[in-house]
Amino acid sequence: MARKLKIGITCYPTLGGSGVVATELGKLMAERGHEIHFITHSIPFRLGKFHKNIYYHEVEVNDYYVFRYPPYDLALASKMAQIAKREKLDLLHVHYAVPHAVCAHLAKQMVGDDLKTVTTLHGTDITVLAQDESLKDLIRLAINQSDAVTAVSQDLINETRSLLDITKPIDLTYNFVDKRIYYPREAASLRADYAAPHEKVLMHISNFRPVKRVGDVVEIFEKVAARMPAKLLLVGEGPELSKIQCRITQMGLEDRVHFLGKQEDVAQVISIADLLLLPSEKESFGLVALEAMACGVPTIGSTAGGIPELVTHGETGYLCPIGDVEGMAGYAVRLLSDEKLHASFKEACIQRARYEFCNDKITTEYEEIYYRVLGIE
Ligand code: GMT
Repeated sequence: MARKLKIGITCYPTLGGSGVVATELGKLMAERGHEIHFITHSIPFRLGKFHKNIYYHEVEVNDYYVFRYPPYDLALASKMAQIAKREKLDLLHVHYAVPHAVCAHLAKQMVGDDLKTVTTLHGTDITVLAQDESLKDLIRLAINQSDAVTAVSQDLINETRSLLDITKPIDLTYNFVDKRIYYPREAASLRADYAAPHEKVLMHISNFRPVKRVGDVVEIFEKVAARMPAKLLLVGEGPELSKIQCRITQMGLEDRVHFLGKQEDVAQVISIADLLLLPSEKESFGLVALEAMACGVPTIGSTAGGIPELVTHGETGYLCPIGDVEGMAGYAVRLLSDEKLHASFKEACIQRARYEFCNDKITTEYEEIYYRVLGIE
């Protein structure tokens, strides 16, 4: 049996799918007996209670008067190097290229070549930031200097190659859900708080950034609600939220839309829904669609980025070109008005999440990458 590893993990600890995936992966690796050291500016929000084999190291930034901008990136690189030396880490696994992969590269310079680095690309670090000429060369350097690079969809690999001219191999490692947490939950009484038994429940969960096209969510819902009794539950918060609230009032839909704000127990909340709407402009993977899938909730969404690799059109949901609200509404009505069809999609969702994107499978894939970069058979 291969030896247990000492792994440093850096991610954005307080928000987003990348932080969720990084934290859940760290917890699963710790369950397998590896020693995990989170090196972040605050405790990852999904870390929760005490876990055996998990340590947390806070990055503190010095605010000397000479600094106009406190140098977080340098503090992170120093902390990574310091922890790697003190704890004798085998490798650093960083999630999101900027600044984490750049900091890992710097840390490796300070520690030496025995420290290996693995970078996981999550999406906007490439699809948005790598378009910025002031960051492009830096991101390319960080990727080329990583001992292994993984991306959460084939589409993201393709984008990385074409935007940055990267030729080194990039491993495809899909996101995952923990099947012990994500399964169809009993939600009848919670559902009754928002919808009558004859009403269908549509849901959207996001950080309400422009790329999520929440305006499309509302338009799709308006078209569905004109054809059948339905409610829309909006979960999450972000910059577009107040604009969306005004739009819903203007459209006279306020009695049919509920704002649930940020929610911790996503599996419980998603289980209320009959379907999830994800009409994003950009989406390297779409973790929320996987969370929904595992809870037996099909997705109606766009064909952006990696969504088609996750949602099988006609089996676990329906996909249309970005902005095709008419098409998405049509598919939503089709699925919601045919109980037998909906039941078959639900079952296909549960099976696909359980076998293609389950925690055991993906954790093993990452573990194999760790052993490969360390030259351990
Ligand atoms: O979707 C967001 O805006 C958050 C962002 C993040 O950095 O956490 O999500 C990205 O990473 C997730 C986890 O790999 C993916 O599921 C999301 O699709 C991806 N977001 C985009 O590509 C816009």
